[in-house]
Amino acid sequence: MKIKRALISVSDKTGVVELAKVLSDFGVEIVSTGGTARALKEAGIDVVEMSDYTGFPEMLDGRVKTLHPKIHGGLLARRDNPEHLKQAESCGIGLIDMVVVNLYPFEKTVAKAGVTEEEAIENIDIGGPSMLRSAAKNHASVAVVSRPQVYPSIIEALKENDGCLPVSLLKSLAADVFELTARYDAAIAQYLRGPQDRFPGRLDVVLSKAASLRYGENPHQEAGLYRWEGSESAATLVNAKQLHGKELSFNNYLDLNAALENIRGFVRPCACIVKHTNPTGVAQAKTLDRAFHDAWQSDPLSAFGGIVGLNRPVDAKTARALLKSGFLECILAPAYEPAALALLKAKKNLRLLQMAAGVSADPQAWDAKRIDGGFLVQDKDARDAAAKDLKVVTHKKPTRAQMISLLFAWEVVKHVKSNAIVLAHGTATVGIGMGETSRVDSMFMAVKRAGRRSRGAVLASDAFFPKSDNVALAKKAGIRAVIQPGGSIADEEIIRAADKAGIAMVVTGVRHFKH
Ligand code: 93A
Repeated sequence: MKIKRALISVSDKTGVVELAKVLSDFGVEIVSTGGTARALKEAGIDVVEMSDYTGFPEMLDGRVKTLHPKIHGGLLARRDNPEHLKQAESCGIGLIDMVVVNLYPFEKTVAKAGVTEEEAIENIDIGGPSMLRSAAKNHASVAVVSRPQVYPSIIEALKENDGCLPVSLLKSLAADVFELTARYDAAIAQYLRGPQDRFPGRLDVVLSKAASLRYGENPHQEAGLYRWEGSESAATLVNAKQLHGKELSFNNYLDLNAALENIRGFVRPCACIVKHTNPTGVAQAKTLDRAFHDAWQSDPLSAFGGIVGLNRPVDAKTARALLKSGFLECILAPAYEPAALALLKAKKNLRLLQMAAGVSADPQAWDAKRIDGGFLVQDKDARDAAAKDLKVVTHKKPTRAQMISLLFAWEVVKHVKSNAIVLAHGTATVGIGMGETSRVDSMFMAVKRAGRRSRGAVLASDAFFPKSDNVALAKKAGIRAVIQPGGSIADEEIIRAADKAGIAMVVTGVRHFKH
């Protein structure tokens, strides 16, 4: 299909000049709205202003720019219907063969802190979706381009076909539109309903392929990486930059994600080593190299071949510590100093990942798990232990240093598969027990891994102790203080046992199961 006239009206001007140049070179007439027309003219491209085209000024602060029969008639007229063409002609309506539109950024606007309702409402795009939908309905004759990501492939197709677009492309471009506008409207509805409706009747999530993976969890499983279209932010893992090393595997992504979740909770320099989505060690310290050293020492046996997450730019000292530790699969950090990068690049296969926007909070506040035939969706477990929730229930109070250590262990335990037990000294783990079907077995594992270091340590448990047997084990291991949610029917017996053992116990009233 030959493109003779294109309408371009975009909020996100990324790549639009390049696309318009190619169209213009093929002799396409370009009609544009205010800001877009300005951007194109500045780049030396010939443009017809929307108001000149419709004979109507853009009005009402831009609320009415393109809502005009000359636009919608030009998009909706059937090219194979002589009556349509006659009517259009008699009303002075010219045909429009291509629409390039992206919408007012409603979702980004309402995600901003302190956004006013007026600002949100003004970011509801009416004219844009209308044009997209008109063009998509008439996709037999109109090409509709609704996001900058596809510009390169459109340019390629135009060049390959001498300014025409293959009809086979038009249907899939139209399908993109209806997915996009459905999601756009759902976001508006959700905003208007207010924050109480976190999980509405429909969840419109559009996923686009970000990469093919060599295989899944195992070599006989095919796999791909998909980017959720709400996650364009540079702060998301799918958008992290790989600076060096072999291609990332399916399991690498899973473990990198776990490492990221772990380090996100800490403000001071922090390191976390992950194996099979569980931390083998986590530590916070004055310097990053110290934090890494302590995290590694938590369980050097398990850490072998691990994935490391760091919440500070990697310096040369940390790079040397990382290299000395032995075999590592991947490192994730907000940045790498040049000397550190040079050192780390000496390891051919070591994958180095950079989170372009640091390791700040996940912009998506929810979490989904796949089950047969559907998904379970929930809020992320982002709850921190607030001082007011904490209650010392034993005669013995934790010392100030123990309290700091308990809160550290409590943050770590959130990211360990249940049943989870974390032992810590200061702000470094010394033993982690995870994923066992009984809490007693998790305790055994944590104590075994800590060895002699369990003596004098503090302990965090992701859920309450069902019985006092764990207190007996804690006593035997030399644990001094415990943090746990509380709320078991055996609480009284457990607290009595802790008192008898001289263990200080803090309850949080909050549970951190992780499956
Ligand atoms: O306010 S609108 O809903 N009314 C319209 O008639 C209209 N036409 C295009 N918004 C409208 N647009 C939107 O303007 C487009 O979807 C695009 O996002 C934006 C481009 O404006 P400008 O070219 O002035 O930057």
